[in-house]
Amino acid sequence: VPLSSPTSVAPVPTVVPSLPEYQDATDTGERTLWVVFVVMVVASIVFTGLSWNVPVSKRLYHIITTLITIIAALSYFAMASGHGIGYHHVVIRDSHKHVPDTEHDLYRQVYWARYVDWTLTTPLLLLDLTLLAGVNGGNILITIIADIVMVLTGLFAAFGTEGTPQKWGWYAIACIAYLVIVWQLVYHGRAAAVAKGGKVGNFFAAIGGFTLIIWTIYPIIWGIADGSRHMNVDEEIIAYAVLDILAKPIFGAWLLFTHVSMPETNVDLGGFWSHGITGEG
Ligand code: RET
Repeated sequence: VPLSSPTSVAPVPTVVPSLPEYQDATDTGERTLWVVFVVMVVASIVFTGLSWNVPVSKRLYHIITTLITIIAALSYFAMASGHGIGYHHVVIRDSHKHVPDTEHDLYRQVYWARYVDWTLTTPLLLLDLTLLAGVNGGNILITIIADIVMVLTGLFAAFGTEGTPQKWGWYAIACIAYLVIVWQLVYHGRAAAVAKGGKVGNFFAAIGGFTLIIWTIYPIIWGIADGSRHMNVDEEIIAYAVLDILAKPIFGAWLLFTHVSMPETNVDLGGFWSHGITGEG
């Protein structure tokens, strides 16, 4: 039968498209972002001040930790002022009993500036911890690369298509990368910290344990907010705000104050840190 045959009948639509839905932050979310921006700026100033009376040879943790809060401040400035935000698109099918199914587009905000922040700051946090423990360079490299893989695959998961292996596949890969980090800290980190002797073993167990608890909440929040959308965008912003303040300024203050009063935490990088890689001077 030719397509133009007058006997052909137009197909009855089984899916009726309806208006798109947007999931955006409100004033509450935006205000929270500004508050965290200010917290990160203040922490950066305080950490810089703390390094003032510390000789350069003992300033490594101060520099790393201040860079962490400066980068977080930049990322929060971007998000609070409306930058670094994209939309994840999902087609939602709504089934009805007596009328044909309807379909609508859902657009949910994804604050990708977070992932830029995490790509830079989580390796620096791990550098703080692995230097504290005295882990060897090879294991530091593995930990940091696994961390970058975790954050970038997490970003791909955030924009992944639902109902295909894309979204959960990336999420699963990110979780495996996270387990590599946990293994590195719990196994190699702890062993190295205990071998360093003195109080370092106990301090590493405490601050490393705190880190693992806080970090493990991130993929849980992600699953509830970005994965299944059981949390709105404001609630997601608030949850990450609390975690970010614990993981960066609180972690940093704890590390720097302890470092100053616990000489065993000093990092010995040979001449590299004080005189440069050639050992001159
Ligand atoms: C994602 C989603 C994919 C699975 C996993 C994740 C883990 C994220 C973590 C983030 C830590 C961030 C920190 C920020 C500092 O302020 C990317 C959420 C495992 C562990 C410490």
